[in-house]
Amino acid sequence: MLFGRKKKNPIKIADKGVAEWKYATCGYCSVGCAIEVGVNKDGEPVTTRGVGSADVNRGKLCIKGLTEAQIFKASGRGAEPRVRSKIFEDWQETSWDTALDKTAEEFKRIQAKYGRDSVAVVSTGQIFTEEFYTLGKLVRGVIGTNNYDGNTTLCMASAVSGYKRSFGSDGPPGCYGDFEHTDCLLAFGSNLTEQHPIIYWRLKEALEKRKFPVIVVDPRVTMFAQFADMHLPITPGTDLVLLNALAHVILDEGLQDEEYIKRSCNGYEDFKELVAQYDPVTASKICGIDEDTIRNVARLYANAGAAMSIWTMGINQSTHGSDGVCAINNLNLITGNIGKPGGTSLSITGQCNAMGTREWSSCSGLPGYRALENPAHREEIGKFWGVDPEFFPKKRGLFQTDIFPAIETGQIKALWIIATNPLTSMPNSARIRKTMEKLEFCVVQDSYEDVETAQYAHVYLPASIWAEKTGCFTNTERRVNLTRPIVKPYGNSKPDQWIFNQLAKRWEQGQKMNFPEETSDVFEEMKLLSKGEGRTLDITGMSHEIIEKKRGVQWPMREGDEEGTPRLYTDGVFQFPDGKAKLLSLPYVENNELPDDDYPFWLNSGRVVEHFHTRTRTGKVGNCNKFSPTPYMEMNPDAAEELGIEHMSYVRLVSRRGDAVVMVQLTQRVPYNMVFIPFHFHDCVNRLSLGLLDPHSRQPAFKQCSVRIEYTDQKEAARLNAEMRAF
Ligand SMILES: Nc1nc2c(c(=O)[nH]1)N[C@H]1C(S)=C(S)[C@@H](COP(=O)(O)OP(=O)(O)OC[C@H]3O[C@@H](n4cnc5c(=O)[nH]c(N)nc54)[C@H](O)[C@@H]3O)O[C@H]1N2
Ligand SMILES: Nc1nc2c(c(=O)[nH]1)N[C@H]1C(S)=C(S)[C@@H](COP(=O)(O)OP(=O)(O)OC[C@H]3O[C@@H](n4cnc5c(=O)[nH]c(N)nc54)[C@H](O)[C@@H]3O)O[C@H]1N2
Ligand code: SF4
Ligand SMILES: [Mo]
Repeated sequence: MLFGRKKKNPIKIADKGVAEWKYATCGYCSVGCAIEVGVNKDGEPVTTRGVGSADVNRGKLCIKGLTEAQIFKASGRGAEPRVRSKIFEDWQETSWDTALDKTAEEFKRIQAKYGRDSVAVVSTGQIFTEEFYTLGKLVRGVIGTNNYDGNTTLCMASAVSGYKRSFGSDGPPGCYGDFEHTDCLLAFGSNLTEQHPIIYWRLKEALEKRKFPVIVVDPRVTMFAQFADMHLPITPGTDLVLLNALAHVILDEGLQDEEYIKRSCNGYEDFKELVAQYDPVTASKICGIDEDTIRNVARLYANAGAAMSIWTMGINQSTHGSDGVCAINNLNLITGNIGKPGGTSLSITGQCNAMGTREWSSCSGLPGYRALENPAHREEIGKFWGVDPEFFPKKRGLFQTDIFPAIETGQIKALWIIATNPLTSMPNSARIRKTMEKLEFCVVQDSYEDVETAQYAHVYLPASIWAEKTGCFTNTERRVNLTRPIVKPYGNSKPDQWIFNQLAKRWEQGQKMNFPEETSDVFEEMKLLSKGEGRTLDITGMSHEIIEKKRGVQWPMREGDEEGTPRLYTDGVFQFPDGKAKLLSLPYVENNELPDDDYPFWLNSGRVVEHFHTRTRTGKVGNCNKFSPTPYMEMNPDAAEELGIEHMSYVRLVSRRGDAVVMVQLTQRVPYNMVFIPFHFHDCVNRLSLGLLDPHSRQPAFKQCSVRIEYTDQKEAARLNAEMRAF
């Protein structure tokens, strides 16, 4: 007898004519899925599939990975370098030599006239680690400006700063495998289901084998929140209060791991005094989570054999982002949940190589987690590169979010933008536009020439994308994985590594230094710098070949090691000189733009699964774009009814910075006094956002601003929206 499915026609997958499968790491997000791109007999990429033997994704991919073969030849790819003497004038196609000569000449001219730091460099989390290392060498050792940072200031800066303040070093201590050992998972401001679908799938797999409570803290009822056992709809920007209150209950009820605290932590006495002020009753009035829930969660977490916390942008993008991260670390330290299977404090990172830039780009210091502030590090790197250590600045320069104001005030005159699109992704875009107009010279290096920021460039450099070149990304769990060239670079575009090397040659100092051509040689050079007693970031046991064979390896992997290392701080010894972590006392200060009579709605922003950031890629992939082709906002139906606003109608949003027109999607996902807008669309949510900065990490509070909703002419709005769609 035949049963159910067998009777039906099996699903037929169209034969795409794959002649060969080629190995890479997905170029979108920090999950780090191992992917194979299928190319046909003419060498054209036609499809992708997940790699079954890769520990990260075990054969799976999300919608972006599944459609990634389409991005190589998507519209808007840059094929030739371009120059022009004034912004907004017509571009002229030119040779690489002319474009690079002009770039070097302008940098030199401006530095000679206004000083070395008048040239700023803003990079990314989306090029290879070897490319980051080379860029750092060029900027720190040759060009010599201290105003060098990346878009990671919009993204992971609070996590970096929090790890450093708590543990003495950056580097997420846990791994995805922790889901298989944990007895309680607490997730703050992370919509894992949509933003890291394959990590979410790993979590689901773990839960199928063994049930444990999942608690999601998010003001929205995200897909992740729907799936959780408990959802804590926190008042925006107040996670620190909740975290202090959780610690209060744990200490009050004696649930802490006293032995671990004594052995591995400093600052306990002050910490006790501070959290004593955050009793659940007082805290609940600020963070909006009732006192019993606070007590329950505290008990669940502290009594679990192993408990772990994960977080993403709901924490990092806040005026207390860095403090929020430290408070999560505090919670894990007092319960002894660091470095043990299932017990960790794991920042879920963002871009495919958000980690690589932290490790090796020299953005915030010198390569391999070295600091400009440390004379021994300056000496060591100076010697290694052949640069006078006196050439290096003695402390880090401006963050990305301080570079733009410094252009506004005239301290910075030239800007080099690499693989990021600040015109769409920075808060308060009207101000960014005005700021960019003040530049004497701007160069944009991007794989797509239609990237909005190029409107303000004098030189455009077309970069090869992801699997047109070779190199490594590091994922959320410190796993280094390799990408091989699957197709030839598009048009006359060049790998970022090549561009950096060619530019270096245009300085005398650059000619004296070693800039290897092959990224595998760059990797070997980085290995030499990763060697050393007590270094966590040790990759001496890796090579491109080993990484590919193992489908990714987690650092540290020391010379002679057979495998990478899944967890850090397993011995309870941290990276401060006395080996102890810091319990930090973190008072909450209210400083957000709160809703009021004039601007009565919280403006929250974030992402959706089908789009990646400013849509230079997913906006052109039919199967991604069709799900959300136009700017829209989630709004609560009760609030809409009161204002007489209908589903799918257009409204004009107004903040103290500007306005934006969006289509209304009515949904109970957002509370009555909040709207949520995916930030993927140009001239949309960031025209409205304020972006107050975290004092430690300088990361903007993208998710906590206020707006009012106004009616708008429906026909005019529809026309505007159609324009948005027309890529
Ligand atoms: N599909 C897709 N995946 C991506 C990306 C993408 O663009 N598209 N981008 C990648 C990158 S670079 C990043 S950084 C990650 C981001 O990944 P996530 O941080 O998970 O994504 P977001 O949607 O920005 O924000 C997550 C949640 O924070 C919540 N939130 C807002 N305010 C608060 C608050 O005060 N407290 C708390 N607890 N939560 C709050 C929001 O309601 C939102 O649901 O995603 C990565 N993955
Ligand atoms: N309102 C609001 N704003 C936000 C956020 C939010 O949640 N809300 N999130 C913030 C966060 S977390 C992030 S990470 C930022 C992201 O903001 P951006 O970094 O500005 O966004 P992307 O679209 O990822 O820009 C990356 C660019 O790099 C190009 N590119 C890709 N690969 C390569 C390559 O190999 N070489 C070169 N040269 N170019 C390449 C792409 O074409 C693209 O133009 O946005 C931030 N802005
Ligand atoms: S989860 Fe991230 S790394 Fe994996 S396929 Fe999707 S976008 Fe790529
Ligand atoms: Mo990000």
